[in-house]
Amino acid sequence: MSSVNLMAREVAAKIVFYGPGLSGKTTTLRKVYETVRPAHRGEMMSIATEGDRTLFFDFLPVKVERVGDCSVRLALYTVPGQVFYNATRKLVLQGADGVVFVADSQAEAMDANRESLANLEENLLENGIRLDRFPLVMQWNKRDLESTLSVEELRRELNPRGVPDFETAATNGRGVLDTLKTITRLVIKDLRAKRIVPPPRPAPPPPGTAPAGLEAQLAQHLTQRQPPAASLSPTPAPRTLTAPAPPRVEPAPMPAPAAVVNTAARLLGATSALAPGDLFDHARAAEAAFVAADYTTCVTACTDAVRRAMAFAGEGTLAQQAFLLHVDGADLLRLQGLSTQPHLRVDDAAFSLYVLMQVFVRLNAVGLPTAG
Ligand SMILES: Nc1nc2c(ncn2[C@@H]2O[C@H](COP(=O)(O)OP(=O)(O)OP(=O)(O)O)[C@@H](O)[C@H]2O)c(=O)[nH]1
Ligand SMILES: [Mg+2]
Repeated sequence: MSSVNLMAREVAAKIVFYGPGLSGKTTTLRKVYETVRPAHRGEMMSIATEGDRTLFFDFLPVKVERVGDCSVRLALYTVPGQVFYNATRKLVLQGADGVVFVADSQAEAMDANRESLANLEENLLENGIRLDRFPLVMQWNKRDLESTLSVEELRRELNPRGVPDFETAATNGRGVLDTLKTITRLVIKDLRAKRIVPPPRPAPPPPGTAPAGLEAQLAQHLTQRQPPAASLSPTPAPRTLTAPAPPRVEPAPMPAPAAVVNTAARLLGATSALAPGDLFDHARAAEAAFVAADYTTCVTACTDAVRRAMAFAGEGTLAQQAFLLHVDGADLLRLQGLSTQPHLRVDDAAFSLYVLMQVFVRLNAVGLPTAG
């Protein structure tokens, strides 16, 4: 999902925190959120069950000052660690530029760590990516507890490749930012090696040339919260793509809906924060419908907003627009398929918001819509 604005030397990259259930992925992301200055991060979005287990993903947009002569925008995601959410893990992993593997350092968690690492390797391979060549940092978490294995044991079992590793205690923040800085450097290095990011140039860019970009949008939208739009314009009929019925591979959602909704109510806002001005109300409406547990309206609003957002890429079919923007076509097909489903669930609505966010991030990366 990396993208580069060559003029501004701005790089956008996706980093996924992976690991077994309860290893501390969400806690790590929360700590990043608390530590990074508000001007450098957006709102954190979490969709969790009553017991705070991640149901779909956590998402946090962060702007890193500079790596070399590039400024970097990161989309940080966590996956749900519980074994039966593998389809969601695959989804979140798509387009990742780097992974932080959050291992639970406790001896009794070793089997789960091993299993999760093997699962990461397998899921990446399905996308044609080899873990042993992929930017990866190991986070030995829960080092504050008594019953932890030694770092040597953890390395022997989980890090034979010898990638950078860090001892962390996500609950108090120890080591968390060092981990993030290192994976960011590895990702940039990898993108440079793939020639996606150009090599450093000799002279620093003149001050004041950085575009307003995502950071300014986030600041603006987050300080100007508006009520959701009262009504939605009808969704136009699909133009070119006929979507197959989406695969239903996950088990039925486990959480009490109220818990999901309460968590979402506290934490939603990332989608509208990323929205171009014209689509702010659409994004807010989708978020409001999610919070109200009206998943059908949420999916409809997202589908409508996605179509409008894609139109910023110019005339053409949805497929052409998706190609130009590098938006995942499979995600668009699945979203279109959802709009014809009679019964929509919380994870369908969350997926729709995820696709909408993806489109907004891609628009932002290519500088659309242009001011004026
Ligand atoms: N002592 C200690 N507890 C931690 C640490 N990190 C996380 N925890 C606790 O471990 C539990 C699980 O943490 P989460 O961050 O929700 O775990 P997760 O990896 O997101 O779990 P899933 O969403 O189910 O995959 C919570 O009770 C956290 O407070 C740590 O470094 N030290
Ligand atoms: Mg979690």
